[in-house]
Amino acid sequence: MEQKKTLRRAAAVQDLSGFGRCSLTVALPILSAMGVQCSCLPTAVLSTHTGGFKGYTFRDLTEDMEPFFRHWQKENFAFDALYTGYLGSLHQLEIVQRFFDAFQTKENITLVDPVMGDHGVLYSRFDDRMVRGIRALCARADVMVPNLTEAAFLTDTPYRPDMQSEQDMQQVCEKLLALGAKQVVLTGVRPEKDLLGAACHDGKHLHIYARPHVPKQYDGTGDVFASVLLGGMLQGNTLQKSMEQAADFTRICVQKSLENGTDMHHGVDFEMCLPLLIGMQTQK
Ligand code: PXL
Repeated sequence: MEQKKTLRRAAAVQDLSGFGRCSLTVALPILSAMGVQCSCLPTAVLSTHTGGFKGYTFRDLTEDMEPFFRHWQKENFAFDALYTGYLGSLHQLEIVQRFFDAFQTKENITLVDPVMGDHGVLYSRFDDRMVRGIRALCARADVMVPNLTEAAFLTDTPYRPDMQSEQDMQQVCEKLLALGAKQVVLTGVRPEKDLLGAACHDGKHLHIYARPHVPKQYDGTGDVFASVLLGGMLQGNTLQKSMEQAADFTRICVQKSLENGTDMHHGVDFEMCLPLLIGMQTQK
C-alpha cells in the first residue's frame, strides 16, 4: 500500500516587503512549491526592502508578534521548522527567543538566517548590539546560514573575501559552530575566481560546492537560498544535498534574471523557475 504523505509545516518569522522579492514574498512561494506549508509570523510590512530604494514605508509589527504566536500556542499548533530571516530590532530578537522557547522541540529544525549585511558592511538598522542579539539566536539554531560578511561579524573576525581555501572555510565554520549552532551553511563562497557556491559543516565534515559564477548580484538571493535549503531538509534530504539544491536553484534564478535584464534591486525572477523546484521534489 502506498504510504500516506505527510505535509511538513514551517513557521517563517520575517518581514513582508511589498516590492523587491525577498523575505516572506520569497519564503512563502518557494516552500509551497516544495510541498511545505508555510505559516507566517510577519515582523513588519514595508513598501520595498531597505537595500536600494529610498523613502520606503516601514510598519513595525513588533507589538503584534508575541500575541500572534501566543495565539498559535493556545491553538496547539506545532511546526516541523522554525525559520527566521531579516529581523529589524533588538526587541524583535528578544521576542524570537521567546518564540523559540514556545515552539522548539527535539524533533523540529530551527533555521536561523542571520541577515545583517553583505560585502563587508552591515545593513542600515544593524549595529554591534544587533550582532550580539543575532549571535544569541544562532546559538539556538540547528542550522545557521550566514554569508561571508555575516560570518565575519558573528565571529568577530575581519572580513577577508580573499580567504577562500578549504582550510579557511574549515576554520570559519568551526568558529561559527562554536557559537552553538549544530550545523552551518556558509554562502557566497568563492573557492576559485570563476566559481561561486556554498560550504556546509555538519559538525563532522566540511563540504564545499561551487559552480561557474553568473556575474551579477541580485537582492534577495540569500532568502531564495535559505528557503530552498530548508525545503530540502524538510523533504528529508541531507544538509549537503539541500545545500547543493539551494545553490543550483539560486544560480538558475540569477541566470534567468540576467537574461531577462531584471533590475538587481527587484530580486530574482524565481517565479519562472518554480516548476523546476516542483520537479526536484523528493518528499516521502
Ligand atoms: O533579503 C534580506 C532582507 C529582507 N528584508 C528586508 C531587507 C533585506 C535586505 O536588505 O531590507 C526588509
